[in-house]
Parts: sequence; structure tokens; C-alpha cells
Amino acid sequence: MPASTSSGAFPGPRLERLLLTGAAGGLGKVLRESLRPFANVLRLSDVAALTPALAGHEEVVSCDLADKAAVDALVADCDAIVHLGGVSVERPFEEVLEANIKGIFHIYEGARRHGVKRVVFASSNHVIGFHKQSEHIDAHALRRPDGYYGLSKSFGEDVAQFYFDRWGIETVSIRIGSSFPEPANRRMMSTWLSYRDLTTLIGKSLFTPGVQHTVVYGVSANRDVWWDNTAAALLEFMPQDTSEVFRDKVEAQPPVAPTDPSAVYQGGAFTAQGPFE
Ligand code: NAI
Ligand code: 15L
Repeated sequence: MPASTSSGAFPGPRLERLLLTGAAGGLGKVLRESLRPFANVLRLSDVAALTPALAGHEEVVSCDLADKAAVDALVADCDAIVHLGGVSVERPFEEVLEANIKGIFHIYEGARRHGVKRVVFASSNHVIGFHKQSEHIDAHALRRPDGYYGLSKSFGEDVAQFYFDRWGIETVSIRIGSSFPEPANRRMMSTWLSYRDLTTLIGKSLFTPGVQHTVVYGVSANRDVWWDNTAAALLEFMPQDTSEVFRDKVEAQPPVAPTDPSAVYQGGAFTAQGPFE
């Protein structure tokens, strides 16, 4: 059931109010459904339009992450934050600056001011994108961002560490591989994360005690994974899905040259994007 959005019968604790930023996006639409067992009320936010809230279970709050006062109001009364909002691909620095760099600062300032003690940050494999696909790395490997977008996620991880060290706000930074209904190409055979495994990992990230700032790779149980999650063992994340079920379909695609960035670097084509002038 690789494309499932269900988290199953979640037996764990429930939050009163969970903020989900980026709720109108690809993952946000999925998690709007699958995170429902984790909280009595999901506060859904995006700068893009959202479909109306389900009475009793959801609240919709429109917000631009670049607007500090608006983010401060957005975070008020929430028990935890799943932060997905922002630019999600390589774009000119000025765009990334507003949504991702200012955005994550505003989220943590809101958390500090309103006493929110747990954040789940959608980081990305593009923090380590310039590592070669021949390498096997863990969460302590040198960060090698592959663009402005990857740099912003690297900054986000530093902000998370700082707000733990200074203010005790705990974060799990999930370096998501490629979370889509199915892997779209050969690289994603290694990086794919099913929606079901993503939901499970977010649940672990919200409710595991004592995470401080933990970095974890968000990847399913694929055959050829480049990432070692030993450093995040306390989360006890055991992915259930694998890209193997899509192998025949993906390998029917035309071959890629061995020198193509998508076949060389963990970050794939992102390593060759820009400049944008
Ligand atoms: P997406 O681009 O579909 O969703 C991002 C959402 O953020 C959009 O709905 C957009 O309107 C919103 N947003 C952008 N700028 C904003 C701003 N200034 N204020 C408020 N909202 C703003 O991306 P997707 O795929 O859903 O990813 C969600 C998160 O997970 C992103 O942070 C992305 O970087 C991260 N991620 C996703 C991966 C994937 O494979 N889907 C892989 C690695 C990381
Ligand atoms: C990401 O960080 C992006 O948000 C997503 O759209 C994919 O490109 C993914 O990485 C990937 O590397 O496949």
C-alpha cells in the first residue's frame, strides 16, 4: 500500500492543536488527512488558497511566512508545529530568502514567544546534495548544499539547533528524500519516501520524548539507500514501504548517462540549476 495516506489506528497521545504550514502543497494535502489522528484540531496554513476547514477538526489561517507579525499570530495557542511551508525547489535567492530563511526564523520566534516546545521541520536531501551517490552517509556527514534552496534548509537546521540550545525547543529535522505517490525516475528509486512512511515518521517526531535536535533522513526501505539513520535511532523509525515495487516501471524509462548529475550526485539535477540572472 505504498501510496496510502493512512496512518492506521494511531494509539498514541493526541495534541490539542497542531499547526501544519504549507498545507496547500503536495505533501500538505496528504498530511491534512493523515495527521488528523495526532491532534484534536489541525490549524492549516498557507499563502495559497486552502479548501474550507472541516468543522470541529480544522482551522484555516492564511499567512505569508515572510510576515513576522502574521506568523506570530499563527503560532499562538498551538502545541506543536509541522513546518512544510516555503519554496520547495531551486529558485532565485531572493525568493528563498523570504519564504524559507525569514520564514523559519519567524516560526521559531513564534514558538519561543508562545511556548511551543516541539517542531517538525521539513528539511531536505538537498542539504547534502553534493555528496556522490557512491557515498553512504549519516546525519553527521558534512553538509554540502546543492543550491540556494539546500542552503536555506541547512540554515533551518542551524536555527533548530540554536533554538534548542538557547530555548529548549525540540525539533526533528527530516531530510526528506523524494516524497511523491511513486518514484518518478532512477534516482528516486533510492530517495523515495512513501506517504505512509512520512506520516509514521512525523508521528515519531512529534511524540518521541527527548529528541533535542535530531536530524533524520526521510526515506523508505528502498533497496539502494545512501543514508544511515543510526544517529536518529531513538525515533525507532521503521519504514514499511519500498520503491522496489516500482522498479520495472522506472527502469523502462530511457537510460541516463553515467555523467549526468542525476546519476552522480545525491541531490541529482538540483546540483546543476541556476544561476538565475
Ligand atoms: P509544495 O511546493 O507543494 O508545498 C509548499 C507549500 O508552501 C505551497 O503550498 C506554498 O504555497 C507554500 N508556501 C510557499 N511560500 C510560502 C510563504 N511565503 N508563506 C506561506 N506558504 C508558502 O512542496 P511539497 O512537496 O509539499 O513539500 C513540502 C515541504 O517538504 C517543503 O518545505 C519542501 O521543501 C519539503 N520537502 C519535500 C520533498 C518532497 O519530495 N515532496 C523533499 C524534500 C523536502
Ligand atoms: C526536494 O527537496 C523537493 O522539495 C522535491 O520537490 C523533490 O525535488 C525532492 O527534493 C527530490 O530531491 O527528489
